Amino acid sequence: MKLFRPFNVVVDFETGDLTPGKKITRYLSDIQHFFLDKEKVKAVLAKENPLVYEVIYAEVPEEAGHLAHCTTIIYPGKVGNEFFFTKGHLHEKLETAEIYFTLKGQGRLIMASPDGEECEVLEMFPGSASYIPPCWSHRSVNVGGEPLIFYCIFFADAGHDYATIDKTGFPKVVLERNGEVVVENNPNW
Ligand code: PAN
Ligand code: ZN
Repeated sequence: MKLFRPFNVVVDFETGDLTPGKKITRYLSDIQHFFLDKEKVKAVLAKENPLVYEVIYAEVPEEAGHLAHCTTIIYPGKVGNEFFFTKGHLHEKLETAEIYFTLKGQGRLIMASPDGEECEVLEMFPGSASYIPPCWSHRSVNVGGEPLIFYCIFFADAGHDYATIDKTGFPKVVLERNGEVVVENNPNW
């Protein structure tokens, strides 16, 4: 049996950098279809295409038994009154759980059952370790004025199903109203 060698990565709690790691970037154009206000999205994209979030992965084989881990940095921003968020997904292996440990910033974690009948929204804040049980889709939202940075641990063979969320979105949305963060039903659900 070939042994996989132990290794460290170093996480910078201030910037969310994870070294050595592999970074992916998501711009507004990548997630534009999820935002409620289509006109506002168009107006923003006519001027610029802001970076919404980055994910930096430790390099771990995508095989059963391994634990994948990464940091996510969601930059502060809104389209209209809707805060920046991640695409969100179900795990292809539905029965796999995950933990999000928040290092910096303020957020909300929207989770839904596969049929959307159940939906829960947890607060994310420095020190919160949010448990995403098996079968819940998940999307994180930056509701603050600084980057929201969190560290995720999940089964390396979980796989990511983005297609389902692409079709449906999430049952709840997180908006700013009169300077307050509010969670409302998604009118397009
Ligand atoms: C996280 C997410 C990460 C980015 O590592 O993949 O926060 O969100 P999207 O994958 O929805 O773009 C995770 O939940 N992994 O399973
Ligand atoms: Zn996940």
